[in-house]
Amino acid sequence: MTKEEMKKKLEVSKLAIFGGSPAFPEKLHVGRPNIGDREVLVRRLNEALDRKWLTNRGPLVQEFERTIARYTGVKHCIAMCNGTIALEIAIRALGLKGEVIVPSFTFIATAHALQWQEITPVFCDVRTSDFTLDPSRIEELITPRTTGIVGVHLWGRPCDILHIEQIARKRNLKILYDAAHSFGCSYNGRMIGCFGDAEVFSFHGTKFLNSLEGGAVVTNDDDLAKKIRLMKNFGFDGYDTVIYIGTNGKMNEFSAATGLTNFEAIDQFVEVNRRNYHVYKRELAGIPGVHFVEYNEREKCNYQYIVIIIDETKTGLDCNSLVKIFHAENVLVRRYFYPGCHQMEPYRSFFPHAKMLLPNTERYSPRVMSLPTGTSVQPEQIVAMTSLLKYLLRNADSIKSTLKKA
Ligand code: T4K
Repeated sequence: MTKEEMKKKLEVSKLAIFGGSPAFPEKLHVGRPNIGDREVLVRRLNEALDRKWLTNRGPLVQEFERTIARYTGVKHCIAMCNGTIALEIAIRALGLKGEVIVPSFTFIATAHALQWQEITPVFCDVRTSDFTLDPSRIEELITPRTTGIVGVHLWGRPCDILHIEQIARKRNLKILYDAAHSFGCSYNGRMIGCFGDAEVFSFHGTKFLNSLEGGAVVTNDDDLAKKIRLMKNFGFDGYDTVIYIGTNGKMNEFSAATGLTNFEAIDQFVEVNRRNYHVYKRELAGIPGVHFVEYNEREKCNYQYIVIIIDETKTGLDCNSLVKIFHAENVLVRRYFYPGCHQMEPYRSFFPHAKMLLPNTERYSPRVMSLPTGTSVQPEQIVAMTSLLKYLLRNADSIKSTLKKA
Protein backbone atom coordinates (compact mmCIF):
# COMPACT_ATOMS: atom_id res chain seq x y z
CA MET A 1 0.00 0.00 0.00
CA THR A 2 1.41 3.37 -1.00
CA LYS A 3 0.77 6.68 0.74
CA GLU A 4 -1.75 7.58 -2.04
CA GLU A 5 -3.65 4.30 -1.70
CA MET A 6 -3.67 4.77 2.04
CA LYS A 7 -5.15 8.26 1.64
CA LYS A 8 -8.09 6.81 -0.36
CA LYS A 9 -8.79 4.25 2.31
CA LEU A 10 -8.68 6.76 5.10
CA GLU A 11 -12.23 7.07 6.23
CA VAL A 12 -13.38 5.96 9.63
CA SER A 13 -16.06 3.62 8.27
CA LYS A 14 -13.50 1.99 5.96
CA LEU A 15 -11.14 0.98 8.76
CA ALA A 16 -10.79 -2.80 8.92
CA ILE A 17 -11.83 -2.84 12.58
CA PHE A 18 -15.21 -1.48 11.45
CA GLY A 19 -15.60 -3.97 8.59
CA GLY A 20 -13.40 -2.50 5.83
CA SER A 21 -10.70 -4.52 4.16
CA PRO A 22 -7.22 -4.42 5.72
CA ALA A 23 -4.91 -1.68 4.47
CA PHE A 24 -2.08 -4.18 4.03
CA PRO A 25 -2.83 -7.38 2.11
CA GLU A 26 0.05 -9.18 3.85
CA LYS A 27 0.72 -9.07 7.56
CA LEU A 28 3.56 -6.76 8.64
CA HIS A 29 5.45 -8.19 11.60
CA VAL A 30 7.72 -7.03 14.37
CA GLY A 31 10.55 -9.54 14.33
CA ARG A 32 10.39 -11.03 10.83
CA PRO A 33 13.69 -12.91 10.60
CA ASN A 34 16.73 -11.27 9.00
CA ILE A 35 18.08 -13.89 6.62
CA GLY A 36 21.54 -14.04 5.07
CA ASP A 37 22.78 -15.72 1.89
CA ARG A 38 20.66 -18.82 1.31
CA GLU A 39 23.14 -20.56 -0.96
CA VAL A 40 25.88 -20.25 1.61
CA LEU A 41 23.48 -21.51 4.28
CA VAL A 42 22.48 -24.54 2.21
CA ARG A 43 26.13 -25.31 1.55
CA ARG A 44 26.86 -25.21 5.27
CA LEU A 45 23.86 -27.42 6.06
CA ASN A 46 24.91 -29.94 3.43
CA GLU A 47 28.44 -30.00 4.79
CA ALA A 48 27.08 -30.71 8.26
CA LEU A 49 24.93 -33.51 6.86
CA ASP A 50 27.89 -34.96 4.97
CA ARG A 51 30.00 -34.83 8.13
CA LYS A 52 27.20 -36.51 10.07
CA TRP A 53 28.06 -34.33 13.01
CA LEU A 54 24.89 -32.51 13.96
CA THR A 55 25.35 -31.28 17.51
CA ASN A 56 27.57 -31.63 20.62
CA ARG A 57 30.11 -28.88 19.95
CA GLY A 58 30.48 -29.59 16.26
CA PRO A 59 32.81 -27.54 14.05
CA LEU A 60 30.13 -25.00 13.10
CA VAL A 61 29.21 -24.33 16.73
CA GLN A 62 32.89 -23.83 17.53
CA GLU A 63 33.26 -21.45 14.59
CA PHE A 64 30.14 -19.58 15.65
CA GLU A 65 31.51 -19.22 19.19
CA ARG A 66 34.85 -17.90 17.91
CA THR A 67 33.05 -15.48 15.59
CA ILE A 68 30.84 -14.03 18.34
CA ALA A 69 33.74 -13.80 20.80
CA ARG A 70 35.96 -12.01 18.27
CA TYR A 71 33.23 -9.60 17.22
CA THR A 72 32.25 -8.63 20.75
CA GLY A 73 35.85 -8.52 21.97
CA VAL A 74 35.22 -11.00 24.75
CA LYS A 75 37.35 -14.01 25.74
CA HIS A 76 34.71 -16.71 25.86
CA CYS A 77 31.46 -17.39 24.05
CA ILE A 78 29.47 -20.47 24.96
CA ALA A 79 26.70 -21.04 22.43
CA MET A 80 23.41 -22.47 23.67
CA CYS A 81 20.08 -23.75 22.38
CA ASN A 82 18.27 -20.49 23.30
CA GLY A 83 18.64 -17.31 25.33
CA THR A 84 16.46 -18.50 28.22
CA ILE A 85 18.59 -21.58 28.92
CA ALA A 86 21.69 -19.39 28.54
CA LEU A 87 20.29 -17.06 31.22
CA GLU A 88 19.41 -19.96 33.52
CA ILE A 89 22.85 -21.51 33.19
CA ALA A 90 24.65 -18.18 33.64
CA ILE A 91 22.57 -17.45 36.76
CA ARG A 92 23.41 -20.84 38.22
CA ALA A 93 27.08 -20.72 37.28
CA LEU A 94 27.42 -17.28 38.89
CA GLY A 95 26.08 -18.77 42.13
CA LEU A 96 23.13 -16.39 42.30
CA LYS A 97 20.61 -17.33 44.95
CA GLY A 98 18.24 -15.72 47.45
CA GLU A 99 17.19 -12.45 45.80
CA VAL A 100 18.30 -10.85 42.57
CA ILE A 101 17.43 -7.34 41.42
CA VAL A 102 15.94 -7.21 37.95
CA PRO A 103 13.67 -4.89 35.96
CA SER A 104 10.02 -5.82 35.53
CA PHE A 105 9.99 -3.95 32.21
CA THR A 106 11.38 -6.88 30.19
CA PHE A 107 10.40 -10.11 28.49
CA ILE A 108 9.10 -12.65 30.96
CA ALA A 109 12.10 -14.96 30.36
CA THR A 110 14.36 -12.64 32.39
CA ALA A 111 12.27 -13.12 35.53
CA HIS A 112 11.44 -16.77 34.85
CA ALA A 113 15.12 -17.69 34.49
CA LEU A 114 15.52 -16.66 38.15
CA GLN A 115 12.28 -18.01 39.56
CA TRP A 116 12.83 -21.31 37.74
CA GLN A 117 15.75 -21.80 40.15
CA GLU A 118 13.76 -20.57 43.14
CA ILE A 119 15.61 -17.29 43.19
CA THR A 120 13.34 -14.35 44.00
CA PRO A 121 13.29 -11.67 41.31
CA VAL A 122 13.15 -8.35 43.13
CA PHE A 123 11.65 -5.95 40.61
CA CYS A 124 13.33 -2.59 40.25
CA ASP A 125 11.90 0.36 38.39
CA VAL A 126 13.35 1.73 35.15
CA ARG A 127 14.44 5.23 34.26
CA THR A 128 12.44 7.07 31.63
CA SER A 129 15.39 8.08 29.45
CA ASP A 130 15.78 4.56 28.04
CA PHE A 131 13.58 2.29 30.18
CA THR A 132 16.52 0.31 31.56
CA LEU A 133 17.22 -0.30 35.29
CA ASP A 134 17.25 2.92 37.28
CA PRO A 135 20.52 2.78 39.26
CA SER A 136 19.17 5.28 41.78
CA ARG A 137 16.52 2.74 42.81
CA ILE A 138 18.76 -0.31 43.16
CA GLU A 139 20.33 0.20 46.58
CA GLU A 140 17.04 0.54 48.43
CA LEU A 141 16.15 -2.97 47.23
CA ILE A 142 19.32 -4.66 48.48
CA THR A 143 18.83 -6.95 51.49
CA PRO A 144 21.15 -9.49 53.17
CA ARG A 145 19.67 -12.09 50.75
CA THR A 146 20.61 -10.15 47.61
CA THR A 147 23.30 -11.85 45.53
CA GLY A 148 23.18 -10.06 42.21
CA ILE A 149 21.76 -7.71 39.64
CA VAL A 150 20.40 -8.74 36.25
CA GLY A 151 20.26 -5.68 33.98
CA VAL A 152 18.47 -5.77 30.64
CA HIS A 153 19.75 -3.75 27.67
CA LEU A 154 16.18 -3.15 26.54
CA TRP A 155 15.52 -2.77 22.79
CA GLY A 156 19.28 -2.57 22.20
CA ARG A 157 19.81 0.43 24.51
CA PRO A 158 22.53 -0.40 27.03
CA CYS A 159 21.87 -0.08 30.76
CA ASP A 160 23.68 2.53 32.81
CA ILE A 161 26.56 0.07 33.11
CA LEU A 162 28.91 2.48 34.87
CA HIS A 163 26.55 3.12 37.78
CA ILE A 164 25.31 -0.44 38.04
CA GLU A 165 28.89 -1.67 38.27
CA GLN A 166 29.76 0.90 40.94
CA ILE A 167 26.86 -0.30 43.08
CA ALA A 168 27.65 -3.96 42.50
CA ARG A 169 31.29 -3.46 43.45
CA LYS A 170 30.39 -1.51 46.58
CA ARG A 171 27.79 -4.07 47.69
CA ASN A 172 29.67 -7.16 46.54
CA LEU A 173 27.03 -8.30 44.06
CA LYS A 174 27.38 -10.22 40.82
CA ILE A 175 26.19 -8.65 37.58
CA LEU A 176 24.63 -10.45 34.67
CA TYR A 177 23.28 -8.56 31.67
CA ASP A 178 20.40 -9.88 29.63
CA ALA A 179 21.63 -8.68 26.24
CA ALA A 180 18.99 -10.59 24.27
CA HIS A 181 18.22 -7.46 22.21
CA SER A 182 21.70 -6.04 22.00
CA PHE A 183 23.96 -8.04 19.77
CA GLY A 184 25.83 -5.51 17.61
CA CYS A 185 25.39 -2.58 20.02
CA SER A 186 28.08 -0.74 21.95
CA TYR A 187 28.44 1.17 25.20
CA ASN A 188 31.15 3.82 25.50
CA GLY A 189 32.72 2.40 22.36
CA ARG A 190 32.97 -1.20 23.61
CA MET A 191 30.69 -3.89 22.30
CA ILE A 192 27.89 -5.20 24.48
CA GLY A 193 29.05 -8.63 25.59
CA CYS A 194 32.12 -7.60 27.56
CA PHE A 195 30.40 -6.08 30.58
CA GLY A 196 29.46 -7.41 34.02
CA ASP A 197 30.44 -10.90 35.12
CA ALA A 198 28.72 -12.25 32.02
CA GLU A 199 26.20 -11.27 29.37
CA VAL A 200 23.60 -13.33 27.56
CA PHE A 201 22.56 -13.00 23.91
CA SER A 202 19.48 -14.44 22.26
CA PHE A 203 19.70 -15.57 18.67
CA HIS A 204 16.00 -16.35 18.38
CA GLY A 205 14.41 -16.04 14.93
CA THR A 206 13.05 -12.59 15.79
CA LYS A 207 16.38 -11.16 16.93
CA PHE A 208 18.79 -8.94 15.01
CA LEU A 209 21.11 -11.94 14.54
CA ASN A 210 19.29 -15.24 14.49
CA SER A 211 20.38 -18.86 14.55
CA LEU A 212 16.75 -20.08 14.27
CA GLU A 213 16.68 -20.68 18.02
CA GLY A 214 19.84 -19.95 19.94
CA GLY A 215 21.63 -17.99 22.59
CA ALA A 216 25.03 -17.57 24.17
CA VAL A 217 26.77 -16.64 27.38
CA VAL A 218 29.77 -14.39 26.87
CA THR A 219 32.30 -13.67 29.59
CA ASN A 220 35.92 -12.73 30.23
CA ASP A 221 36.06 -14.97 33.31
CA ASP A 222 37.99 -18.18 32.53
CA ASP A 223 36.66 -20.18 35.49
CA LEU A 224 33.08 -19.11 34.87
CA ALA A 225 33.36 -20.03 31.20
CA LYS A 226 34.71 -23.47 32.11
CA LYS A 227 31.84 -24.04 34.52
CA ILE A 228 29.25 -22.91 31.96
CA ARG A 229 30.71 -25.23 29.30
CA LEU A 230 30.34 -28.15 31.67
CA MET A 231 26.84 -27.12 32.75
CA LYS A 232 25.47 -26.86 29.25
CA ASN A 233 26.60 -30.45 28.51
CA PHE A 234 25.31 -32.37 31.58
CA GLY A 235 28.57 -31.69 33.44
CA PHE A 236 30.54 -34.13 31.25
CA ASP A 237 34.31 -33.89 31.36
CA GLY A 238 35.35 -36.67 28.97
CA TYR A 239 33.34 -39.70 27.89
CA ASP A 240 32.31 -41.21 31.20
CA THR A 241 33.11 -38.58 33.78
CA VAL A 242 30.63 -36.08 35.12
CA ILE A 243 32.20 -33.53 37.43
CA TYR A 244 29.44 -30.97 37.78
CA ILE A 245 25.67 -30.58 37.79
CA GLY A 246 24.45 -29.81 34.29
CA THR A 247 21.65 -29.77 31.81
CA ASN A 248 21.32 -29.86 28.04
CA GLY A 249 21.87 -26.34 26.73
CA LYS A 250 23.76 -27.23 23.55
CA MET A 251 23.42 -25.40 20.27
CA ASN A 252 23.13 -27.68 17.21
CA GLU A 253 25.02 -27.44 13.91
CA PHE A 254 22.05 -26.21 11.85
CA SER A 255 21.55 -23.32 14.24
CA ALA A 256 25.26 -22.51 14.12
CA ALA A 257 25.20 -22.67 10.30
CA THR A 258 22.31 -20.20 10.28
CA GLY A 259 23.97 -17.97 12.85
CA LEU A 260 27.25 -17.88 10.93
CA THR A 261 25.56 -17.19 7.61
CA ASN A 262 23.40 -14.44 9.07
CA PHE A 263 26.41 -12.98 10.87
CA GLU A 264 28.08 -12.48 7.49
CA ALA A 265 25.15 -10.21 6.55
CA ILE A 266 24.88 -8.11 9.71
CA ASP A 267 26.22 -4.95 8.03
CA GLN A 268 23.35 -5.16 5.52
CA PHE A 269 20.82 -5.81 8.32
CA VAL A 270 22.06 -2.75 10.21
CA GLU A 271 21.86 -0.65 7.06
CA VAL A 272 18.23 -1.60 6.38
CA ASN A 273 17.23 -1.25 10.04
CA ARG A 274 18.94 2.15 10.21
CA ARG A 275 17.21 3.32 7.05
CA ASN A 276 13.84 2.20 8.46
CA TYR A 277 14.58 3.88 11.79
CA HIS A 278 15.23 7.20 10.07
CA VAL A 279 12.07 6.94 7.96
CA TYR A 280 10.04 6.31 11.12
CA LYS A 281 11.84 9.11 12.95
CA ARG A 282 11.10 11.57 10.16
CA GLU A 283 7.48 10.51 9.72
CA LEU A 284 6.67 10.43 13.43
CA ALA A 285 8.35 13.72 14.35
CA GLY A 286 6.25 16.25 16.17
CA ILE A 287 3.08 14.20 16.69
CA PRO A 288 1.61 15.28 20.02
CA GLY A 289 1.49 12.35 22.44
CA VAL A 290 3.75 10.08 20.38
CA HIS A 291 7.21 9.75 21.89
CA PHE A 292 9.72 8.11 19.56
CA VAL A 293 12.38 6.17 21.47
CA GLU A 294 15.70 7.13 19.91
CA TYR A 295 19.01 5.32 19.61
CA ASN A 296 22.25 6.95 20.68
CA GLU A 297 23.89 7.05 17.27
CA ARG A 298 27.29 7.92 18.68
CA GLU A 299 27.38 4.23 19.62
CA LYS A 300 27.00 1.15 17.43
CA CYS A 301 23.31 0.26 17.22
CA ASN A 302 21.44 -2.63 15.63
CA TYR A 303 18.24 -0.54 15.23
CA GLN A 304 16.22 -3.75 15.61
CA TYR A 305 13.39 -2.23 17.66
CA ILE A 306 11.29 0.76 16.69
CA VAL A 307 9.43 1.80 19.81
CA ILE A 308 6.90 4.53 20.47
CA ILE A 309 5.23 5.53 23.71
CA ILE A 310 1.64 6.70 23.45
CA ASP A 311 0.34 9.38 25.78
CA GLU A 312 -3.41 8.91 25.58
CA THR A 313 -4.09 12.27 27.18
CA LYS A 314 -2.63 13.89 24.06
CA THR A 315 -3.42 11.34 21.34
CA GLY A 316 -7.06 10.74 22.31
CA LEU A 317 -6.66 7.01 21.61
CA ASP A 318 -4.98 4.63 24.01
CA CYS A 319 -2.36 2.07 23.10
CA ASN A 320 -4.78 -0.83 23.49
CA SER A 321 -7.23 0.61 20.95
CA LEU A 322 -4.41 1.49 18.55
CA VAL A 323 -3.04 -2.06 18.74
CA LYS A 324 -6.48 -3.49 17.90
CA ILE A 325 -6.94 -1.09 14.99
CA PHE A 326 -3.46 -1.81 13.61
CA HIS A 327 -3.89 -5.58 13.91
CA ALA A 328 -7.14 -5.38 11.96
CA GLU A 329 -5.18 -3.55 9.22
CA ASN A 330 -2.59 -6.38 9.21
CA VAL A 331 0.03 -4.31 11.01
CA LEU A 332 1.06 -6.61 13.84
CA VAL A 333 2.51 -4.04 16.23
CA ARG A 334 3.55 -5.58 19.55
CA ARG A 335 3.39 -4.43 23.15
CA TYR A 336 7.01 -5.18 24.10
CA PHE A 337 6.75 -5.18 27.12
CA TYR A 338 3.31 -4.93 28.60
CA PRO A 339 2.21 -5.28 31.34
CA GLY A 340 5.56 -5.82 33.10
CA CYS A 341 6.61 -9.12 34.67
CA HIS A 342 5.24 -8.09 38.08
CA GLN A 343 1.74 -8.14 36.59
CA MET A 344 2.16 -11.68 35.26
CA GLU A 345 1.97 -14.97 37.13
CA PRO A 346 3.42 -16.22 39.35
CA TYR A 347 4.82 -12.79 40.27
CA ARG A 348 1.46 -11.05 40.40
CA SER A 349 0.35 -13.43 43.17
CA PHE A 350 3.73 -13.53 44.91
CA PHE A 351 4.15 -9.75 45.04
CA PRO A 352 0.71 -8.10 44.89
CA HIS A 353 2.15 -4.80 46.05
CA ALA A 354 5.16 -4.69 43.69
CA LYS A 355 3.59 -2.02 41.58
CA MET A 356 3.95 0.51 44.38
CA LEU A 357 7.70 0.45 43.82
CA LEU A 358 7.44 0.53 40.03
CA PRO A 359 5.79 3.83 39.08
CA ASN A 360 7.60 4.20 35.73
CA THR A 361 7.00 0.58 34.73
CA GLU A 362 3.33 0.94 35.66
CA ARG A 363 3.02 4.23 33.83
CA TYR A 364 4.88 3.42 30.62
CA SER A 365 4.46 -0.30 29.94
CA PRO A 366 0.74 0.09 29.04
CA ARG A 367 1.76 2.79 26.53
CA VAL A 368 4.52 1.07 24.69
CA MET A 369 4.27 -0.11 21.11
CA SER A 370 6.89 -1.80 18.90
CA LEU A 371 6.45 -1.19 15.19
CA PRO A 372 7.32 -3.47 12.27
CA THR A 373 10.82 -3.12 10.91
CA GLY A 374 13.67 -5.30 9.67
CA THR A 375 14.66 -6.53 6.27
CA SER A 376 11.05 -7.40 5.31
CA VAL A 377 9.76 -3.85 5.77
CA GLN A 378 10.09 -1.22 3.02
CA PRO A 379 10.20 2.57 3.49
CA GLU A 380 6.92 3.07 1.57
CA GLN A 381 5.20 0.65 3.95
CA ILE A 382 6.52 2.70 6.87
CA VAL A 383 5.18 5.87 5.30
CA ALA A 384 1.80 4.17 4.83
CA MET A 385 1.77 2.84 8.43
CA THR A 386 2.68 6.21 9.87
CA SER A 387 0.07 7.95 7.67
CA LEU A 388 -2.48 5.55 9.10
CA LEU A 389 -1.34 6.39 12.63
CA LYS A 390 -1.53 10.13 11.95
CA TYR A 391 -5.02 9.74 10.46
CA LEU A 392 -6.18 7.73 13.48
CA LEU A 393 -4.92 10.39 15.85
CA ARG A 394 -6.46 13.25 13.84
CA ASN A 395 -9.80 11.45 14.00
CA ALA A 396 -9.44 10.08 17.50
CA ASP A 397 -12.79 11.34 18.77
CA SER A 398 -14.92 9.85 16.04
CA ILE A 399 -12.96 6.56 16.11
CA LYS A 400 -13.33 6.36 19.87
CA SER A 401 -17.07 6.86 19.73
CA THR A 402 -17.44 4.32 16.87
CA LEU A 403 -15.34 1.85 18.88
CA LYS A 404 -17.66 2.36 21.86
CA LYS A 405 -20.71 1.59 19.72
CA ALA A 406 -19.10 -1.43 18.01
N1 T4K B 1 15.40 -11.74 27.46
C1 T4K B 1 14.75 -10.86 26.69
C2 T4K B 1 14.83 -9.42 27.04
C3 T4K B 1 14.02 -11.30 25.56
O1 T4K B 1 13.35 -10.40 24.80
C4 T4K B 1 13.99 -12.67 25.25
C5 T4K B 1 13.24 -13.14 24.11
C6 T4K B 1 14.71 -13.55 26.08
C7 T4K B 1 15.40 -13.05 27.17
C8 T4K B 1 14.73 -15.03 25.83
O2 T4K B 1 15.45 -15.38 24.65
P1 T4K B 1 15.01 -16.73 23.84
O3 T4K B 1 14.89 -17.82 24.84
O4 T4K B 1 13.71 -16.45 23.14
O5 T4K B 1 16.17 -16.93 22.90
C9 T4K B 1 9.32 -13.31 20.93
C10 T4K B 1 10.47 -14.28 20.94
O6 T4K B 1 10.02 -15.64 20.98
C11 T4K B 1 11.43 -14.07 22.06
O7 T4K B 1 12.65 -14.66 21.66
C12 T4K B 1 11.68 -12.60 22.31
N2 T4K B 1 12.50 -12.35 23.47
C13 T4K B 1 10.38 -11.85 22.47
C14 T4K B 1 10.59 -10.38 22.65
O8 T4K B 1 9.62 -12.02 21.29
P2 T4K B 1 6.77 -13.69 21.14
O9 T4K B 1 5.97 -14.71 21.92
O10 T4K B 1 6.33 -12.29 21.22
O11 T4K B 1 6.97 -14.19 19.63
P3 T4K B 1 5.93 -14.40 18.47
O12 T4K B 1 5.86 -15.85 18.14
O13 T4K B 1 4.64 -13.71 18.78
O14 T4K B 1 6.67 -13.69 17.24
C15 T4K B 1 6.87 -12.29 17.21
C16 T4K B 1 6.59 -11.79 15.80
O15 T4K B 1 7.59 -12.26 14.94
C17 T4K B 1 5.26 -12.23 15.24
O16 T4K B 1 4.61 -11.14 14.64
C18 T4K B 1 5.63 -13.26 14.19
C19 T4K B 1 7.04 -12.92 13.80
N3 T4K B 1 7.82 -14.12 13.49
C20 T4K B 1 8.19 -14.92 14.52
C21 T4K B 1 8.93 -16.04 14.27
C22 T4K B 1 9.34 -16.94 15.41
C23 T4K B 1 8.15 -14.39 12.19
O17 T4K B 1 7.78 -13.65 11.28
N4 T4K B 1 8.90 -15.51 11.93
C24 T4K B 1 9.30 -16.36 12.92
O18 T4K B 1 10.00 -17.34 12.64
O19 T4K B 1 8.26 -13.80 21.69
